[in-house]
Amino acid sequence: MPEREARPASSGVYSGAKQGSIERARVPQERQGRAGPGLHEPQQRSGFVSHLPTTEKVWRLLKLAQGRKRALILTHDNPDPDSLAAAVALAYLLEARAGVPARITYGGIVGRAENKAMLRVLRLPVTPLSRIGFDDYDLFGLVDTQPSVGNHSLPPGYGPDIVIDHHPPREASGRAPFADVGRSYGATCSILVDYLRTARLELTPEVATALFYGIKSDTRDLGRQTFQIDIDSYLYLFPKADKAALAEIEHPALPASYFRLYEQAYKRARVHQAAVEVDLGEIYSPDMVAEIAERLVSLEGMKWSLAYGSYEGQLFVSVRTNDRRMNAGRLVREVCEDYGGSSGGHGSMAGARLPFDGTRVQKERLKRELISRFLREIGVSDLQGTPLLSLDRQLH
Ligand SMILES: [Mn+2]
Repeated sequence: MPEREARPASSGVYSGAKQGSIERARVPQERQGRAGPGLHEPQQRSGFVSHLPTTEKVWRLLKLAQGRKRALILTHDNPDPDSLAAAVALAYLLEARAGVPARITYGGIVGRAENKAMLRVLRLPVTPLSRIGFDDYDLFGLVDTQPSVGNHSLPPGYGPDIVIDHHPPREASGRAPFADVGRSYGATCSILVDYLRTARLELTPEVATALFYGIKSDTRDLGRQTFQIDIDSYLYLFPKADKAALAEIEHPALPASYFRLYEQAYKRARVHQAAVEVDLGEIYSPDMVAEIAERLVSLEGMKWSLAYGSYEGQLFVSVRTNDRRMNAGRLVREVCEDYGGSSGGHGSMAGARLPFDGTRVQKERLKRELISRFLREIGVSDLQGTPLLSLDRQLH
């Protein structure tokens, strides 16, 4: 079960400078997404480095890596472009500056057409987990996720050495010798761009394009939870990115199953006041729930969207909100942890997966419960809802 928020430990090396107090460590939700770079939350475990200057971070990272034989870097399961590109960049840095050969792997599948195209077009050196023997490695990294989040495939017993993530910090991450975690970045890729620039490492067009797409997609074209460092990184990468490759990634050939899923989504979506919700049934790829949730929140008058579908015995849930006062990450955590799920996310976007087995009746009950919990939490009273396709032209 995921932990809630990072809480400073009662002892340890305190290096959060003057900002520090237990109260300040929990940044109020309203401030998320507005704080500029440099505002870091105080951390007390010795592994946390987010308060340090980048030169110091890079030095510590390379020092930690030097002398190790082989590094394994894991994205979160069913990785998105931010996670994949951040892993590629970390591998690149470790190989070039610490002389440690690095391999990248992920659990789950890469199913979304854009993400598959990214791997193929840029020939990113990424290996599925089934072909990895963990004992062959002596340095482990996690990117775009954290050890206690539960959405990655690093087996218990293998503590990560390196954790780099832009999601809200979890206390357990500080047990890693190097944990750069915090909220002042719109994408994990921006953290890595900062490292690569500091290390004065020239980027190949492939690495630059991957990072560029990672930032672009995670911040929705710099329009969502974006900080100055994301804009700076984006501008730095833009001239280096391969534009033809980028076009191929952003506009890939799509399988027929994609259109079937959209048809299903539009037919099944129901509108409950300012929330739209859809049961996608069986999905061909877990990362499609996020794409559908993202699409549906664009419906006029909507503040919330929720999409869910099952894949190999798990229920994947994705939530979006365009109301800046709301926090999708917290909502999903509160709802889903009661069902033994793991969740991640932040202000405007969040996702979770829950165990999803038992009889058909039990599964239907779980889905119904989940929806009514969700609607109640966001203050919607219309539990019945109206099918999207039979809505009047004028909403409300
Ligand atoms: Mn990310």
